[in-house]
Amino acid sequence: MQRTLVLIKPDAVQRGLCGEIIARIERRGLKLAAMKLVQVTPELAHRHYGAHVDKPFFEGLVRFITSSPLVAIAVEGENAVDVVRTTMGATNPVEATPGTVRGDFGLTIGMNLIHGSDSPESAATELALFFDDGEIIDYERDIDGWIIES
Ligand code: DAT
Ligand code: MG
Repeated sequence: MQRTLVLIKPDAVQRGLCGEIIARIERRGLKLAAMKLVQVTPELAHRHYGAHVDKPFFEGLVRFITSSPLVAIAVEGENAVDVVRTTMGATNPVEATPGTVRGDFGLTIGMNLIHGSDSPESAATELALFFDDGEIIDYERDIDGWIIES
């Protein structure tokens, strides 16, 4: 079982797409383990996107991610990291397959609606930036016997 960090980015919150995006995650069979609205500070943005600090788009990325609240979600499930990534679609919405979040709602790379951790290791680091241990809740869902083969 894996956990991954999903961010419903400021553009998606402003456009009223939170419910649509959360519904897609839930329908895939993934479980919500924590969720909150966050106004990201420049400091948190720098920590979260530290790997991109030398990229030409870094400044714009920080400005965007701090421009308005986002929804942070701890998502849990079998292969949660990869399943969230395929549900998101390619980074650039121009290349994202229709049926993915970015392929259905995105148009430009700078406003691509959703973040998902790219590995179990980065998921652990990123989850710790957005959630305290006590905020991620371990609970059972009766439906899981019909989603996950035992
Ligand atoms: P992803 O969000 O698919 O994991 P990433 O980690 O490579 O993609 O980049 C983080 C974010 O930075 C991405 O969601 C949007 C922005 N970004 C990436 N490449 C960009 C580019 N060439 N121009 C502008 N923004 C870019
Ligand atoms: Mg990434």
